[in-house]
Amino acid sequence: MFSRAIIRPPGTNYAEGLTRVALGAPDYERALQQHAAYCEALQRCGLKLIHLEADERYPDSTFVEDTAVLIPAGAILTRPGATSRMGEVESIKGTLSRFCPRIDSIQEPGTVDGGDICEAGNHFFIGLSNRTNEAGALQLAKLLASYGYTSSFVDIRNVKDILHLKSGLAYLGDNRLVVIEALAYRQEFNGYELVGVNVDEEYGANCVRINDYVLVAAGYPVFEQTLRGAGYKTIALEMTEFQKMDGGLSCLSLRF
Ligand code: CIR
Repeated sequence: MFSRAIIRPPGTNYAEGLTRVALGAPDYERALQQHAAYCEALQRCGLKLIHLEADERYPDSTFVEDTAVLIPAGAILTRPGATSRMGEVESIKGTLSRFCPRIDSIQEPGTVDGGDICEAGNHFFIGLSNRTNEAGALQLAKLLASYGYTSSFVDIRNVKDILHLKSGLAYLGDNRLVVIEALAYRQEFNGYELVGVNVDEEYGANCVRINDYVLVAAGYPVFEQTLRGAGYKTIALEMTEFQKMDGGLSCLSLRF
């Protein structure tokens, strides 16, 4: 169960952030509206929100998930793989220190983006990507082990079209993983029940289970129907302005 989420709205220079996708520039007003709807959905899931101010020093800072890995007993501050995002960690640290009894940090030369870390109960999948390097993954695995969690690495450096592991993987609870086709046959996921996502609905894979609901991006009807058929209550959210900047549902909040 989660009880809180940290969120930060995009700033006016949001469109200056990083993106690899050619979907056009995001509309700032619409991004704010979509962010507000996302926050309402988190509240509907029962979460209390911790609102951070927009931070224009970092155009990508609305994607708060990339700055930390949270577990019930503490937090691990990441060291984002994109140089322009490294400074985002400092302000999250102040907020997390109010809630977390123990705080560790990934150290140079390690880099980790929170979007590469998929918690699945007592196990963590750690994506090796263009943002999360081996040194960072090893440090994180060690820190997680010190809390009693196991972890395994999933190399996505050759998987086209996904920025982070969680762009193509989500944990629903109940030993169930949502996976895109390109990851479906990885041996790392043996022993889990897999929920597949059609190739033309891949963006939908970055869904988030929060208490009694699964938040999903709007516009992926086959996938949403699959979740409903499996007994999940879904809340569909417009994400177009975040998709333009390579971001998904999970990256807009840090849940704990
Ligand atoms: C970036 O490239 O870092 C941002 N524009 C998007 C980050 C999305 N984060 C995530 O999926 N966890």
